[in-house]
This record gives sequence, structure tokens and C-alpha cells, in this order.
Amino acid sequence: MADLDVAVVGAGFAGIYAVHAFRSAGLTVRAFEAGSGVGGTWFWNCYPGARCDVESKDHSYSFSPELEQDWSWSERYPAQPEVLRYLNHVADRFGLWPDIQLSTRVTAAAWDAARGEWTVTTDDGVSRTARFCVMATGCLSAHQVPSFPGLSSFRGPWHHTGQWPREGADFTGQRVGLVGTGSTGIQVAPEIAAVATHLYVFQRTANFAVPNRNAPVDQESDRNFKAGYREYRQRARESLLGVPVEGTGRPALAEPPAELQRTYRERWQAGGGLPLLGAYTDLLFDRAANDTIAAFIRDRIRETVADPAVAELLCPWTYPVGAKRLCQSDDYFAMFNRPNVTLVDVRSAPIVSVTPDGLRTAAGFYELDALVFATGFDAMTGALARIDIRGADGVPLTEKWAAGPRAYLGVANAGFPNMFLVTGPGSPSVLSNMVVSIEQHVEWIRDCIVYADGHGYSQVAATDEAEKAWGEHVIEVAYSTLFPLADSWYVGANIPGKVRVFSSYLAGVGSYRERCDAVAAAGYEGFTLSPVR
Ligand code: NA7
Repeated sequence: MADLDVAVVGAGFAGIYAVHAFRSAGLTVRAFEAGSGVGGTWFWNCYPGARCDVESKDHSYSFSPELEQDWSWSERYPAQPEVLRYLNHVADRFGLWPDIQLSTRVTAAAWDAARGEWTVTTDDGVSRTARFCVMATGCLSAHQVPSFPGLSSFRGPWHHTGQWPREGADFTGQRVGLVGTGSTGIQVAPEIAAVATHLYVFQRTANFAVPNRNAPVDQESDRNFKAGYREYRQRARESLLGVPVEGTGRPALAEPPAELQRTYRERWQAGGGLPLLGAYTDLLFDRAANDTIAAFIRDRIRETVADPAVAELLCPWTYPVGAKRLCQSDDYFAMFNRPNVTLVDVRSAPIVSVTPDGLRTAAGFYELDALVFATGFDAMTGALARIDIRGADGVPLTEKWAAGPRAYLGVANAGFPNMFLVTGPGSPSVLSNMVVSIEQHVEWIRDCIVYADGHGYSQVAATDEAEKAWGEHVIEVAYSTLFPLADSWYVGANIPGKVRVFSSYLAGVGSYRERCDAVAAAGYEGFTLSPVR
């Protein structure tokens, strides 16, 4: 008999809820977490300025009405320490600690066909068996440091934002180089600029960014909002991206120019990326429509940045707005008006090497005391690829995914029975409110296990045909949008040599949920369920 019903890998938002949901269904469960605390992405990314780009009222669990009433967020967009406090509160409140094993990295998971169970091995040298294995490993947990020649010779400290020192890093009086200007770089830069002698921002690709208009949550409006929380959550579940967004319902290209500008201005003033992208029905589908919002944002950059040459360098031109994650910051562009900040274009003159004293580009040398890499993640697949996962006949997952990741509904791999992925490739995942998608996946997986147990099945395995058809559907939907047009981490373009595949399902969390529910209602269509031998 297996040690556990379910082994869960990871204790971020997904793993924490998985422990609660599986345990509440009467299953024995243990989550293994590499960090010394829970939180996953929110544990590791403790760099200054780290903040969620989804509003706190949305980026929170909905499974417990009491939890959502009792917990009060202090800000519209929660900062990383508050998200971490929330997750620790959830673990305390639901008594999850006994089933979460911290400081334990899963190194391997192998399917034992003869016994019909998974053997999960951890870096403490221990192996446990489990009837089911649930990978709650996160989409952005394998950080990526570029392989610049000479990095090991650098005399000062260097940090990747996704592995930030827990004791913090003090840049007071230092010359700091920041590589990377995605969501993370844009958040950390103003914090460093505020204390450093000088900040050099090494930019390869300019990014669109919109204001957060972050503000404290006012207690009275919080009370009023919470009165309708249940109904709001339901709308989130049925929505496109897991956040209810009020659009105009009209295409931008049919809008009179003055009205278009008025709408963009209003939404820019209100803050947040989703209201802007959701303003018109064609913004993510028609390049000409998208150009109208791109031009609007470029005008705001020029309006904010005093030096016209710097402003032009900060203006993105090479991809549609939203096709890379739309960044959010209240102070990034204005930061370039500080005398101690220099923008360095490493597109025209790439980084050549790191030396003991600084960083060399094709055009010059920058003397530095510290280096910060906000260079992103091997997203979607990286965390799974770093575990030696072997399915039926010992086939490694990395081999199965050599031509790009494939998973039926983004939740199960053919050839890997009784293994489930939470927000895996082929599900809405990172192009949705992650918490909504996590809850939906965990509940679906729980129901699937309960169904199998209740009907005398010991094995649940996605079929090749279902997986293939789903993969084709995901790609078809993706290519009806503008998303594949950018060289983003959404397609794996940020990792040298990674196969370019668009791996999020873009038809919306509402219709995806309906699809998953229909599969379950049909007795898990597309899966082979095998009886206990
Ligand atoms: P991202 O969005 O992948 O951004 C990484 C940044 O680092 C981006 O500006 C990259 O430029 C830059 N980068 C990466 N490698 C290099 C090298 N070798 N040289 C120069 N510049 C480089 O990661 P984030 O952490 O900002 O955000 C990830 C997600 O976390 C975000 O979308 C939110 O969902 C939260 P590039 O654009 O590739 O030219």
C-alpha cells in the first residue's frame, strides 16, 4: 500500500490549496516544498518593490467565504510581504502545517507500473510512494540567469530577483547595474534608484507599462465590496481572464477617435492593465486596433520622461500591447528623470561580458558595485524539467516534451498515469488570474480522484489522441490572437534553445471550466480509467 494517497510538489498558492482540498476529501496528502516557508513564487521573489499585478480582492482564494470576509488587504495591489502573510494565515487557519514538509526539494518522481503508484524522491534522500502525484510547481519558479562570460569573476554581490536574499540587499551608496526590464525589472528599478549612487538600467526590449494607481484599501468600501463577494467571485469564474472586467463591448476600430482617447484616458487614470486591454473587443485580436492603444501608451511615456532621447528608447515598437505581459508601475518611467539613473540600450550594443569591476557592452564599460538580474524564468516547464519525472516505461517527461510541452486540458500527460499538473501548459494558467485557475484545477483533480476511488478505478491516464487534439485546439485559439507575435516567455522565446510553443489556453477561464466540467460529466472523456487489479 502506498505511503500517501497524494504527493503534492510545491506549497505555493496551488500546493497550499491542494493540501486543504485533498485532505477535506478524506485523502492522505503531503506537500513537499523546497523553500523554508510556504508561498512558492511569493516566497522567493522577495526583492524590493515586488507586488502582484492583479488586485488583492481578485488574487486571493475564494474557496472559503469566511476567509474572504475575515481577511482584509491593506492595499489595492498587494506587496509581496502581505501576500506571504496571507498564505501563512491560510496555512494556520486551516491547520495545514502537519501535511507540508518545508526545505525539501523533490528531485525525482517515477511511475511504478507494477505497483500502480508514484515513487517521489526528495533531496533528503528519502523516497515515499503515493497513488497520485500532483505537480503544484508553479509557472514562474525556475529562475534564469543569463550565461554572461566572466560573471563568476565579478567582485561585488549579484542577485537574481527570483532568488532574492531573505536578509535583503543594501545598495546604499553603490553603483548598481540592473539587467532586465520586464514586470520585475520595472518594479525593482525605482526602489534601487532611491538608495543607490547610480543605477544603470540595461534594456534589451522596451516594455509597455501602465500605472497601478495603487492605494490603501478604504475600510468602508471594503465592507461594501465584501457584501457582494460571492457574486463577484462567480463572475470571475465565468470571465475571460479570471477577473471581471467591464469593457465597452465595442471594437476600437469602430470608435470615433475622440471617444477612443477619452476611454483610454479614463482607464489610464483609474490604473491597471486589464481594464485598458479589456476596453475594446478587438485590442488583442487586430493589430491595427492594438496600434491605437500602443500609440496612446507611447504618448504617455513621452509625456513623463523629460529627455526625448531616453523617452524614445523607452517606447516599445516591436510587438503588440499585451502580447508580452503588460507591466504595471506608478513610478518606473518618471524614475528616468532622476540624475542618478541611466538607461543603456543593450539591443543595439549587447552585453559582452562581466568583469571583476563591472559590465561590458559592445559600446562601452560600466563600473559597478552590484548587479541585479531581473531576467525572468524558464516559465511553464522549467520547474518540471528540473525534476527527473519518469512515466510509463521510464520515459522522462523532458523527452516527451522535447518538441514542446503537451498536456490534455493542461492538467494530465499521456504516458504519466495518476499524475496531474496544476496550471500546466495548455491550461489558461499565466494568462488568467492564477488563483482562479489554481482553485479550478485543484478542485477538478480532487473530484477526479474521488470519482476514480468511488468507481473502483486505480489508474487515470490521459489518452494520446485527447492530448494531441487538445494541443491543436490550444494552438488554434492562440493563433487567432496577437499573443504569438511577441518574443515572450509565453512562447519560451526568453530561453536560448527552447522550442517555441504557445502554451496558455486563451479561450477564457469560463469556457475552459465548462470544457473541463463536460469532460468530467462524461465519465472523464479522453482518459482511460483502469480498474483495481
Ligand atoms: P521577463 O518578463 O521574462 O523579463 C525578463 C527581462 O530580462 C526582459 O526585459 C528581458 O529582455 C531581459 N533579459 C533576459 N535575458 C537577457 C539578456 N541575456 N540580456 C539582456 N536582457 C535580458 O521576467 P520578469 O521576472 O520581469 O517577469 C516574469 C513574470 O513575473 C511577469 O510577466 C509577471 O507575470 C510576473 P527581452 O524582453 O527578452 O529582450
